[in-house]
Amino acid sequence: MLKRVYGDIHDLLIDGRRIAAASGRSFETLNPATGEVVARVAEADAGDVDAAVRSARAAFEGSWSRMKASERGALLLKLADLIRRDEDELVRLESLDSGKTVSAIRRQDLPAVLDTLTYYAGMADKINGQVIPARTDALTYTMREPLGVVGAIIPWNFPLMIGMWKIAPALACGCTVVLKPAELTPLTALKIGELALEAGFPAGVLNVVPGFGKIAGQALVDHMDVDKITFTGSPVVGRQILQGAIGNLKRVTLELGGKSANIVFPDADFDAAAKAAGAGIFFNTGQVCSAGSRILVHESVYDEMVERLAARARSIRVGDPLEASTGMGPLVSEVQMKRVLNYIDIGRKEGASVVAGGTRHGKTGYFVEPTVFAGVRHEMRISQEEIFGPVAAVIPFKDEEEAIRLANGTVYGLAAGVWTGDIGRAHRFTRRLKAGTVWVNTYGPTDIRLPWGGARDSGFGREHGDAAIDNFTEPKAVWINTGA
Ligand code: TXE
Repeated sequence: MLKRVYGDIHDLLIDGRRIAAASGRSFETLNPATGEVVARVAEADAGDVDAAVRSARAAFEGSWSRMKASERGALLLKLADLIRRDEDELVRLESLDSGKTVSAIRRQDLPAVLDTLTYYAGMADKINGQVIPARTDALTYTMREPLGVVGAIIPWNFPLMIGMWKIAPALACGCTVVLKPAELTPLTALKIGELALEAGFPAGVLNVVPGFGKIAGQALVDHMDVDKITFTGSPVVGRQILQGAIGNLKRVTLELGGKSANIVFPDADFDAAAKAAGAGIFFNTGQVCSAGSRILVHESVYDEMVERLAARARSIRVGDPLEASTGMGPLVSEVQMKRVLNYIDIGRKEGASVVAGGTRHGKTGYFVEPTVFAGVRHEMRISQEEIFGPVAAVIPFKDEEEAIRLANGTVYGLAAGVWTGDIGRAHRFTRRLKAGTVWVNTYGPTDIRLPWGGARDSGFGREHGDAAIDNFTEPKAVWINTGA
């Protein structure tokens, strides 16, 4: 069991110091594989969040604003070095706290974190304005200025990676950050905050305030001196954030999950499609905003696909996420396990049939068997609602029109995939699928260079790439009178 990494209680990180919550309160974080306590963590409330925001404001107006952009970039690179140095500890902490497998964290999350840091480190000194020749009697140009204090509220499914998707561009742009990690997974966020201090980021540039959504998260959203909230989480909370942001008209970016369709035509490379369809829903125990949770399969290959997916589900090694050979770990919490089991129950009652899995795995920890539902109809709740677990809904279609109608027929719009050997069809689908990302003959990769985000209940705004620079800066127009 992991204890006393930073002392008895893992304190908040405010103004460059590890401090207890003003209330003295703390909460436990559990290992989802065992249900055992991993650590106790200080619980921030509105007063602590206010202290963090004040510190972030002071840093923004002070030392951080005086630093050259290239130095901000150098600090991000230094942070990447320290993350590499402490990779083993970070991987273990992330796995203990979230139940993610160490193999996936090493293969996917950590490289993405380092790539994100390197990418935005390089961008820090390339955030340029434009000279716009509007008049002959004035020199008119724009500058891009940092927005100010950013509140970053992140979920528990990719704590390190999604955290860095927000922190790195915000800092590169010259903003300061108050990071509110999910209450289920606060440990690696605190560790990143520590490493940032060691790297030389001035006090207050990155504050970390673990705590509960309704208290610490809401306090950040309601705070009148926070300029921007960048959020990844559920649509319910996304809506609450929009309401809270009204107070001082904060900018808001929301990434809220999905019910993405992965569409398979008979002219596709079937082996590759079947493999990717399995990975698309079972990766990270299905707790992925862009999970290919609806697998739409042409009726001529439907039975074969169901069989392949079921075989794949049965072959996945479910177990201890700390073991390198484990294929799938637990769900993040008992609540999430019960939510997923409840959806499996709903699917059965709706008349779909379980062809693999369908039950809890073991008696300890929060494991659910990789589950495949066949005979799913579009209107069923298991086809419409985000389950956020290892549950595939396999749905047949007859032709292109029906595939498009089904794929676009939910409240979400984050991602979609299409498998076909017909290049014309591939282009027809990339045009007609309503999703922020469309994958053709692949499913699931993300890259920091490409915009990421969705529409409708998947939220709005884009992260990654240049889009993130727009998220954290604002143009200023300048007129210099040059005389008649
Ligand atoms: O999310 P919450 P939950 C979806 C997924 C999952 C469901 C519920 O379907 O089953 O949401 O998960 C903070 N003001 N996604 O309940 O509550 C909270 O502390 C400010 C998809 O865990 O949205 C945490 O830091 N913040 C998603 C973060 O919001 C608040 C990833 C996310 O928690 C708050 C996670 C409030 N009032 C869940 N209430 C994705 N897009 O990948 C909570 N929070």
